[in-house]
Amino acid sequence: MAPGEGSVAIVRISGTDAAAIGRRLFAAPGHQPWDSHRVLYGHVVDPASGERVDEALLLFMRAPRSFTREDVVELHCHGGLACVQRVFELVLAAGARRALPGEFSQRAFLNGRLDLTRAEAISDLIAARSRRAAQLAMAGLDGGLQRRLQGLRARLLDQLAELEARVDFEEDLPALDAAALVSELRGVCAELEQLVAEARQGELLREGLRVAIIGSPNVGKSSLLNRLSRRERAIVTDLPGTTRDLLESELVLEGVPLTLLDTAGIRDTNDPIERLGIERSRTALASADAVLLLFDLTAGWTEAEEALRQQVPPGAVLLIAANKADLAGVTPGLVSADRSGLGPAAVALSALNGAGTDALVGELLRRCGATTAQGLQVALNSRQRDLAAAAAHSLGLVLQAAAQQLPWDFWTIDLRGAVRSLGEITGERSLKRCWIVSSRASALASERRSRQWT
Ligand SMILES: Nc1nc2c(ncn2[C@@H]2O[C@H](COP(=O)(O)OP(=O)(O)OP(=O)(O)O)[C@@H](O)[C@H]2O)c(=O)[nH]1
Ligand SMILES: [Mg+2]
Repeated sequence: MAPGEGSVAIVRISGTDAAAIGRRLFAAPGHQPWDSHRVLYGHVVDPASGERVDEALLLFMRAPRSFTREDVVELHCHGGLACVQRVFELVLAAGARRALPGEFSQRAFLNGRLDLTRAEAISDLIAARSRRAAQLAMAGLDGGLQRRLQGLRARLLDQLAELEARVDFEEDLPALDAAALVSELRGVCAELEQLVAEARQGELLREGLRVAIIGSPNVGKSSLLNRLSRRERAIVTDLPGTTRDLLESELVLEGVPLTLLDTAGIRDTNDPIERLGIERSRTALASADAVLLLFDLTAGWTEAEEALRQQVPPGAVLLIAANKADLAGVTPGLVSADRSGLGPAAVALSALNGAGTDALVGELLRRCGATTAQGLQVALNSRQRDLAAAAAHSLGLVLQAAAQQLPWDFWTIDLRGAVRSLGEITGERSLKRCWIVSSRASALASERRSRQWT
């Protein structure tokens, strides 16, 4: 199917004029009532000429019972490109404008239907390249992340209220249990640090890994790409220098989306085309998240391989694998320390018959941290991670102020900072937050005062 083509397409209109536009363009036969959340059958009609443009269904959702909390009309049309385009043009001519990317979610957020973490989860769900990434996005959409962050923020607000009450009404209140407060802040800080650490795993499931297969010519790089992709993606011959260009293959291994890059075997050559290919191999090597350095067991680990190892960027995960185990009479699988003759290889395999490739994949994912990612319930995206890290940093400063026994207002400054950062993750409004803090603090103080007086 061509992109943009499908059996059904939905044109969604949101806002105060949505119902009027729907009524203008949609002719429903008989006496079908325009009730909210009821499907009408009929035709999209050009109001200028009366021409029937498509046979369609119309769904009207009256505010606030819609995704955006505005009046929403959905036209469920046939999905051919020309057909949808025509309906779309009629909707625009009737007074609507084209929605910006993510605008429905933005409106849902602004109208209080979604917090920011859920709005972001929608785009993650749409972009998910693996079932596991989709599950993680669904957990975000169900509010798992929001609840966890709001829980942490509420715990900080409680402590902030205690502190602020002391700043304003110290003499009226019982002494603050500073040790209990510090232990509570430590607990929240540890949870935040864990979320920050796990964000990398979430990113891995969402965005996947770029894995470059590099090595000397003829070691079996293209054979390995074909084996892992389960199809004849790359040309394989026994001639060194077969692969000239960079070849990408997208696959999902154990829930992790991978982009495998087959590269030209790196060697000194006078062939100008091969040299261009080798340049691309080096670029791929520099930009990869992980590098599979493959060598041929029948030729052994040579200086050429050692030179390649030196070129792997320090940030990339490196896995060295010995290929053609079948020819060398080596048992495929993870290499244990006592197996000599395998150089620095961590895995021995045969790309030809597939033996050892499961061990290769397992070891690669383990080294990239993907194995622990399997158990993740929620994961922060990079924006959320930065804010959580900022909150943890602010809490660290509060704990320092506590250790130095500084006055309460020194504690509250950074504690407020931590609460603000957490609020930004879910999109809490700052005014509301300040009001909650101050009203809670004074309520706490007056409650305590009245308790002392009675
Ligand atoms: N016996 C055996 N032969 C293999 C294995 N892997 C690859 N070969 C053979 O080795 C030769 C080269 O394989 P390729 O996959 O083209 O090697 P390459 O590293 O991509 O080579 P270039 O593209 O030239 O750099 C082919 O004849 C393959 O069939 C293996 O595990 N065992
Ligand atoms: Mg090749």
